[in-house]
Formats: sequence, C-alpha cells, structure tokens
Amino acid sequence: MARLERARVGGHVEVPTFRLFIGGAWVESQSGRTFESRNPADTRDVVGRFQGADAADTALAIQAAEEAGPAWRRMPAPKRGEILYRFGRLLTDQKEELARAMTREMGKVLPEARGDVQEGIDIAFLMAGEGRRMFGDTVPSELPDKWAMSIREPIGVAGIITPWNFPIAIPCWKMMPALVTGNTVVFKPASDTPHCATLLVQLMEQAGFPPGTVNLVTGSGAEVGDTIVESPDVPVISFTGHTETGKRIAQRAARRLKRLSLELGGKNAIVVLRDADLDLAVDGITWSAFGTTGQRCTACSRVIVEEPVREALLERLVERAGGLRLGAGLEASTEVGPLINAAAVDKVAAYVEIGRAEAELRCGGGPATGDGLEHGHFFEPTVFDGVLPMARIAQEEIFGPVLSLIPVADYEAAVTAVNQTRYGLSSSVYTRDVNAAFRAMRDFATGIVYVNAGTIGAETHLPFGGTRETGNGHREAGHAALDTYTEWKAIYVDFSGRLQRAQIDNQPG
Ligand code: UN1
Repeated sequence: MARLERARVGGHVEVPTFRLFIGGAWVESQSGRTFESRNPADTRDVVGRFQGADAADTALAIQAAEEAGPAWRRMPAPKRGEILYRFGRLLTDQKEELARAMTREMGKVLPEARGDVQEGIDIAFLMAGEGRRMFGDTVPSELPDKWAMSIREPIGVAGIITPWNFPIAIPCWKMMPALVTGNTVVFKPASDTPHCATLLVQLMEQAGFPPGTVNLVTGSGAEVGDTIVESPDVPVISFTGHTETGKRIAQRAARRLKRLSLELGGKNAIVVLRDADLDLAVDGITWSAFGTTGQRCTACSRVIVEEPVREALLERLVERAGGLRLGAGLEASTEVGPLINAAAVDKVAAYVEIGRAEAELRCGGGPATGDGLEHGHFFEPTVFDGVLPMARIAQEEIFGPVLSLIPVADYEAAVTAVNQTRYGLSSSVYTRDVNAAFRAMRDFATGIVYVNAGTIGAETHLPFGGTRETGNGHREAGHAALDTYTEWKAIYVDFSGRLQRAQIDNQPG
C-alpha cells in the first residue's frame, strides 16, 4: 500500500508521485507529464502527483488488457469470483484508510466516505457470487432429441470511465461485473480522484487479479478517454458523468457499434403530499439535497410540495439548511463538506444568480468563507421557494447544494412536474396514504422510486439507472449489470443423429 499520509522529509512535506498500472507493472507515462490532486477542503494540501498519460500509454494499456483476455476468460467463473471475494475482503480490511483518503481527496464527510467504500465491498461480494450463478436459460427444444440453452460470454476489453463523486463505489460497480464475466479492464478515473483509483487498483493487484486484467490510466478525458472510446480494441465502454460528455461518447462509440452503458445526469424530485409526515420529509430532503454537498447523480434538487403544506415545510427546511455545519469532512462535527473544485463553485454560483431572477432565495446563496473555510471550495446550502417547474434551476443539473421548492395544487400536477424534465434517475414521495404511494410508484417515470425516503442511497443488488437523458437504457448493479458486459450465446445440441429442420419438421404440412 502506498502511504496515505504525507511523508515529512527534512521538515518539508514531500508529495508522493504515483504511476500508471499497465500489464501488471507500475510505470511512468511516456509523456513525462504529471498533474496534482488537491484536498478540496484545503487546497494547500497536495494529495499526490499523478501521471498525465497520453494516447501511447493508453494504447499500451489496451494491448495489455487484450493480451490478458484469453487466459482470463478461460478461467472458470467461480475461480474469477474467488479473486473478487479476496478483493472484497481487502477492501473491508482497508475501509477506514480508504475512507480517510477519499475524504481528503474529494471532500465528502467521513461517514459518507465509509459508505462509499462499503458500496464497493457490497458489489464485490455480490459479483463474486455471480461467478457461481451467471444464469442462462435452459429450455425445451421444439424438436425431439435436441437440447437448447443460452450462456453469457464476455465481450472483450472494457473501457471504464468514472467520476469523482463516488471514487470507490462507481469503479467497483463497473469493474466487478466486467471482470467476473471474463472481460479485462482499462480504467480511466476522474482527474479529481486519481489517488482513490490508485489505492483501489493496488488492492486489486494484491487480491490476485492476473497482470493485464486490470489496467489503470490516469490522465485527461481528451487524451486517455478519447483513445479508449475510439479504439477498435475496446468493444464495451461504461461511463458515468455529464450528459453532454455521454452524448459525445455515444456518437463516437456508435461509429464502431460498441456496447455502451451511460449513467448521466439527474434532476431528482421529492414530492411532499398534504398528508405527509413533515418531520420525516424534512429529514429525507435535507439528507438527499445537502448530503455529499448535493454532488450525487441521485441528489434531490427539487421538492414538489402540495400548497396546503408548503409554508410549514419551507419553514422547517430553511431552518435545517441554515443550521448545517460546513467544514472539512475529516472533522467529526462537519455535516456538509466542500464542492469538488473551483469550477464547481463558479458553476453553482452562476446557477444561484439565474435562480435569483427566477424565484425567491430563502437560504444560503453564496460561497461560504467562515473560519476554517477560507482555503476550501465551500458553498452555503441554498433554498429557493416559488420555483416554476420549467425554470432553469428546476430543469438543469446544478450538482451542488441548491434546492428548489416547487409548489403545486394537487397530486396530478405533482406527477407532471416530476416527469417534465430531461432526466429520470430517482424520485420520491412522502405520504401516509397507501393508495397515493402506489400511484406514485406507477406514475413517476424514473429508474428508481422511493416511498417515505429520500432520493439517495440505492443498494447494490437492485438495478441502478434512469430513464430519458439519464442514460441509454442500461442499468448498473444488480443482475442487470451483467447485461452490459456480456454477449448472449444460444447453443443447440441435436442428438437425434438425423437432419431436423426447426419450424418445418415439427409443423403440419
Ligand atoms: C451517483 O451519484 O452517481 O444511490 C451514485 C445513491 C448511491 C449512488 C450514487 N448509492 O445515492
């Protein structure tokens, strides 16, 4: 394991430099370039220097993955699963160390960082079990003395391109199903969290994934990402990130008819009906809107509230949001950490300006600069009231701690508002009326629906993903994840010893 703390050498803080992992070896980039990763809660703290890989490095990683492919796909799947189990156990052993490294590198508060690692552990164990399941269909043939079945086969080299907001969980969501089904991997992590990615791949090496099955290439999207997407030797790509980037990847991948799984934006709504338990709703809204500083695809950025309870809800929400303690995520008292970087602060601030013209600002609204916050990317939890469903702040993904309250007259108007966005990831309803709850489960056109819980916190054994521009129809996690990384092969065995013609010999005339 690389040391997580900065080594002090002769009184100076020495910043460690990390390498790429290609074909089982830790190597420098041929480009000779490096980039830094800094702590968003205190940008004076440099986590490390990382290789700024180029197209040539990426090509070597792809080649290593290709070369490792045949032996890996021939290894019995239960044996591959055992390596995933070992990896899951190592993640468990290292959970605290990884969580602290994560908080330092991307800012989320420590309990949430532990949850992020736990999500990686959960998917590792779930997918390890797939090594002994990976069910296909065995069906009766329409002809006598004939056998019919289907099996899953790996596709080849999987290009895994991941975001910074779940720097352990999301790479695991993608790599575990890819690997257990027999694919090999080229992993390009977000440039804001290369340290988490490096620690993860170190554990994968330790778990015994053979050389070349997992390759780590840090660097820019323009160089590393595009090389992966354009390569004829990477037939399957999984990407989580911005919708616009996802669309560009889709266009390029389509030219080569690649398998592509996209997990993109969200504009997730919590509906509060007039009979809701408002205290419970406020807990769920606060957690979903301001947890991870609003930087989850699943974060709640819209509260759609029935008029009769609007004032009561708003009052409680503003009080809660205004009282949240901002700070470094490693401090036990902190409830809301920083945004990821300066560009994120600018983006959120620009949306708040747009919001001021569209609605009424009731809480927060600017970068937070209190004691201890001066060196970080902090932003106040922000609440707007009186937002129209089609306002920009109610339609566009802000990816920060900004919540819009949208008042509606009744349930029907709430459903229209929930569904009237380009995204469809997660939604929620707070109600005590079981009929209303079931209507919402039916009517909310999102990939995930919660009843009397917020919009965040999906578990790894159900499918994760969304409708419309949240993705392209694929799902992560659950059994559904296997569909991204496998081809179906249908196999017929005729043991009759004679020519039998399907659709003809078993039909009259
Ligand atoms: C994301 O923000 O991309 O459901 C993933 C959740 C987490 C995963 C979020 N389990 O909020």
